[in-house]
Amino acid sequence: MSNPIVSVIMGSDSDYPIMEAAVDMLKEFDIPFECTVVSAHRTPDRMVNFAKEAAGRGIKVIIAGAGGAAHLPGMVASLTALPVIGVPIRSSNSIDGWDSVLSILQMPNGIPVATVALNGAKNAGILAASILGASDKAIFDKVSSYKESLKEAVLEKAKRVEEKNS
Ligand code: RP5
Repeated sequence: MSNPIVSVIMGSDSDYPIMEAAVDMLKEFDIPFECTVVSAHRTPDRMVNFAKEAAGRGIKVIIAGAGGAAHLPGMVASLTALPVIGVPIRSSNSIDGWDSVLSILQMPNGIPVATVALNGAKNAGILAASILGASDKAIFDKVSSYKESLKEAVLEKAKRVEEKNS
């Protein structure tokens, strides 16, 4: 995709089935993105280069997913002033998901990572759009419409449940 403004990275291709939900939301909002594998532990030099060069390449938000000893989002956040959204993934090396959540969530003061729920890649895509939407009216309007559609869907569900019990 030309001129991506969001970068979706993950520690392994085994994370992709979860991370695809972030990609899907970026597509829905017509936000140009890139998507690749960057491993904090297996390709540390690639991670450092990626994080240091991302802003200069025009990236505005980074979504980083990892599981188990999930150091990728925090390490990337330590290397760039760009906002980093972390997606904890329950992966093959994760005990129960808490390890992934806490590895990404419990960052030290000074290096924040906006951590979404376990396997919450969909929300990561929406949050990235919201961050961009603060300074881009077209994206803001798309996120607003999306949230409006959620409201309408819930009201429809309420109607169906109420009809069953009337
Ligand atoms: C983490 O290890 C990755 O983010 C992935 O969640 C997990 C397992 O990786 P693979 O062994 O499947 O490559 O670094």
